Parts: sequence; structure tokens; C-alpha cells
Amino acid sequence: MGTTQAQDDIETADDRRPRGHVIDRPAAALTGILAAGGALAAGEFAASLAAPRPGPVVAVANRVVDEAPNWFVEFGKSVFGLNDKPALIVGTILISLVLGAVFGLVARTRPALASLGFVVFGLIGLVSMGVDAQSGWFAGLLISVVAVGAGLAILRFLPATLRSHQAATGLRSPVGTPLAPGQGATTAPPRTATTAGAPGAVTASPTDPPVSRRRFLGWAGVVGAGGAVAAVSSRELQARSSASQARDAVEFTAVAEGASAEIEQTVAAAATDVVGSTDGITPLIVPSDEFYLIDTALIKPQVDPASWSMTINGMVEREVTYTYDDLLERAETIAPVTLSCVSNEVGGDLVGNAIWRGVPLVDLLDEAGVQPGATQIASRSVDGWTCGFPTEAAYDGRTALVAVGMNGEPLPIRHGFPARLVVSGLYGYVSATKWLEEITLTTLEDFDGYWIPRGWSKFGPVKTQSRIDTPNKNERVEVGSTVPIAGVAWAPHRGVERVEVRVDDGEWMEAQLGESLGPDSWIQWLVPWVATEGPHILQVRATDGLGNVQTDVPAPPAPDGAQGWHQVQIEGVV
Ligand SMILES: Nc1nc2c(c(=O)[nH]1)N[C@H]1C(S)=C(S)[C@@H](COP(=O)(O)O)O[C@H]1N2
Ligand SMILES: [Mo]
Repeated sequence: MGTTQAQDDIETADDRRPRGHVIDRPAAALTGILAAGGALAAGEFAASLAAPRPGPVVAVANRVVDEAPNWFVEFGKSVFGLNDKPALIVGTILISLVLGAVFGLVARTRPALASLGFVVFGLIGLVSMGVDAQSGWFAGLLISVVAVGAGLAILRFLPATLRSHQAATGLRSPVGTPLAPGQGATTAPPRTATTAGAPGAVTASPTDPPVSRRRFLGWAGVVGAGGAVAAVSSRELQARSSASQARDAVEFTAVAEGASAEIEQTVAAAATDVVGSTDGITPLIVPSDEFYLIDTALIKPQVDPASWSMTINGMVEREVTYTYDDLLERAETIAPVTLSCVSNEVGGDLVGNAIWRGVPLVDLLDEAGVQPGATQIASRSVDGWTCGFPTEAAYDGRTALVAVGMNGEPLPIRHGFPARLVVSGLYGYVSATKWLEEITLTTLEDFDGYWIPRGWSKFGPVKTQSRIDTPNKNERVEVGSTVPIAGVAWAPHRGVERVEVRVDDGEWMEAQLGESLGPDSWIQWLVPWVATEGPHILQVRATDGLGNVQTDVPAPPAPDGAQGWHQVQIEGVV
């Protein structure tokens, strides 16, 4: 057989079958997965270039959250509490990759259909971003085009790395016989047709199929690594946003010297006294970068304080607006407040204590002039999240701040820079709006915040809770040794009066309390216990400042906060 004939055959075969046809199923599926992953990564990267905005993945997850039927939301709530967004993100990515694999397989026989799949993908992303308050149609279109383009390019390019090698080596089916789907380089095609050694033909060797496959896998690795780099660097770009630069530039001078010095002394004392220095106990003040994080925003809003302002409107005598500098100048109240999430389980860690600095909410409300009958203080973040609580809470003497500072620094971006609400004694979901933009006076009947129609209670007073930090669950302690049982207890704004611990069904033992930062703050506690042999159950309960003992009746977080006594099983061993 002559060279010309052989080349003709290759061309004829190529003409008859669509591109991408020749690769086997695993390679096709891998190609599809990489094409889908590459599309997502490219989309995220494009999204992060323009401005920090939700990329396609987050936008789709946002739409799922907003449009999902009730049963789905209920399910998410029961499994993930208020933190169901990360799960949705992971779900969105996984579903995309699985569909990518399917498209990759489809591409072997019907490449146009597979391409159409990617375009539909892109349209879903486009619509999701288009209706997103932080993104919009124009950016959405650009991002979608980049994403779909990347996906289609990978879908075509990767199979070509197999095929070009095959073409170069003349590796193909017997002359004149078009390859069947699934037949190709990796299915050990007959070698007889090409090993004849015709002049000019590239001689194939028995090692060709692995070489070809290795080449493909090599390119697949390159594409995968490229996607990973794009995905990671888009996060990096996010971090180096103008908002974080603006935050770094904030001059956060010490004001209210007296108050902050007193708090600092107490915090310092707490770190060294017998209770606070217990191994394993939570610090009285939780460092900002360890403070729990809950919100619906996977991409944290990046607010430039220079162009930001906050307005109080609704049922007020006059609408008032404050710039960041207005608030900074007036942020002279410094107060420790324990913030907790309604979805915190008994013994859970969605609770923290920080020193907040800000302007008393009442001062600003009084400047606006709250109208009689305005029974609810609603608020909204720059990304459209909302909540609301009874107006009384701002006026009954508890700490209620428009906060600009946390633990001696401007609010970290993820904790609400440039300003947020902090209201003692109310769960975050009804009160603690981060990236605050608007406070609206309304009635309790006229407005429901974000989580209320999603099945959480309209009112969110924080329940009295206590937590054993040490010893750990299933810890083995030495019989006869003195084991410190220690932890934290909180009942903002009522304060904690007493903490008690019991071992098994023994007597309640009164705990020693640590340094107090007042009724809005949690308190550390300690009970030294001489361990006895065998398994034991340790239980804790707190009594609030009104004399109410923490209830032992257990309840799950939904709809208005978990309750019951925290207990830890340990074992005394010799
Ligand atoms: N803008 C905005 N603010 C928000 C939320 C949110 O989803 N978006 N979640 C609230 C909830 S449920 C809690 S528990 C607190 C958590 O605050 P942290 O993340 O600073 O700990 O923020 C509140 N403020
Ligand atoms: Mo929360």
C-alpha cells in the first residue's frame, strides 16, 4: 500500500467522523470534566478581574437559594443551619463537573450537541449573574463568553492531542474502515496497516498507544493545573481589592481612652488568672481572625468607604445619612458584646466575644427622630441581606451599636467593613447586619428580614447558654488527678450570675467565674474535679442575671435557637 493511499484513507476517515470522535470513554469523560472545570475557573477568574463580584458559581448558588422550593430550603436548613451556602457552592461545582463528563462523552459522537450543552451552561450562568444585584447583565455576558469559550476550547483541544499524535504516527483503524466510537488510539488498534514501512510514512512502534495516552494525560494535567491557578488567583485578586486597601489606610486612633484602657486591663487579667489561663479554655476575647463567620455572601461585599454611606429612613421625622468619616469620628463607645448565631448547636462554636467600637444606635435614631408606631428597626446590607428587631431593643439600655471597629481595628471585611450593627442579646440573624447600608424604621407587621420567611423565628433573643471547652469529648483523664472542667457561659444582656457543673448525677458544683466584662459579654468558668475511674458524663448549666436557670429541655437550633445542657463524656483511667 502506498503513502498516498494511506494519507487519503486518513483524510477520508477524518472527514467522515466528527472531531473528537476518536477518543475512548474515560478520556472523553475526563475531557468533559476538565472542560467544565476550566469553564468555571475561567468564569471565576474573569469575574474577579473586573471587580469583586460573584462569579458564575456563586451567582448560580445565589439563585438556588432565592428560588428553591420550600422543602429544599428546609432540608438545607436542617443539615447546614444558616451556613448552607458553602454546601450549595460545592454542590453546584460537582453537578457542573458531572454534566461536563456527560457532555464529554456526548462529544465523541455528537460534538455539536456537547457544545450546545456548554452554551446552555453559559446561559444559566448569564441569567444568574444578570439578575444578581452585585453583578449585572453586561459583566455577566462577558464572564459567560469567557467561561463558555474556555470550556469549548478544552473540549476540542484535549482530544486533538490524542488525534494529532495518531495522525502523525498513522495510527488508525484498518485502511478504509472508519473507526467506530470507542475505537482508537487507546484500544490497541491493529498495527499491520501502518507498520508496513512504506516510504514517507511515519513508522509506528508498539509503544505508541501509551505514549499517546501519556501525552493526552500530560495535557490534561496542564489544563487542570491552569484551571486551578485561575481559580486560586481569582480568590487572591479578590483579597487585594480596593476595599482591603482602603481598610488598611484607615487611621484608627485610640479614642475613649478611659473605657478602652479598663477593658484592656480586664482582658489582660483574664488571660493570666486561674480561670482564664486554664488549658483549652476559650479566651475571654476571641481574636478577629478566629471569630466565627456566618453570612449568605460567599464573596464578601467589597465596600470602598470613600463612596459608601449609611441612611436611616422609613418612619422617621427626617432621613439622615452618614459617611464613614462621620461614623469614625463619633465612634467613641467601646463595648464587649457576645455575638451568637441562632444555628449554633448546644456546645457549638458559632458564638464569639469581641470588643466592638461604634456609635450608639440610639444617638443616630434620635437624630432621625423615630416616629411613634415604628415598632421595628429593619436594616439592609449592601448586598441586599436584611433583618429586623423590635425598636425597644435599641432603647432598653443594652449595648446597640453601629460598629466600625472590632478588637481595636477597623472591622475586618468579612465581619462587615465598613460598618455593621451589633445588638447585645439578639441573635445575629435578626440584628447584626454586616456591610450595613440602610436602617429603616417600620412596623413589625410590615417587614420580615431575610431568614423569617425561611422558617426562623420572627424574634431572636439569645438563650442562656454554657459550654464545656475542656476536657474534650472522650478524653481519658488520669484517676486521682485534678481535672479542670472549664468553659464559657453567656446570657447577653442579662449577664451570667452563676455556673454549675455536675458529674453524672452528682451534686451541682458551683464554678469559679473569671474576670467579668459586664452583662453583654460571656464569662469564663472553672471547676477543678478529682477524677474517678470509669466513664463519666459532665454537664454544665448557667443562671442568668435575672436568676433564671438555663433550661434542660433540649431543642434544636430551628426555629429560635438551640437549648439544653451541654454535656461531655470522658473516661477516668488508671
Ligand atoms: N450582610 C449580612 N449580615 C449578616 C448576615 C448575612 O448573611 N449578611 N448574617 C447574620 C448572621 S445569621 C450572623 S450569626 C452574624 C454573624 O456575624 P459574624 O460573621 O461577624 O460572626 O452576622 C449577621 N449579619
Ligand atoms: Mo446567625
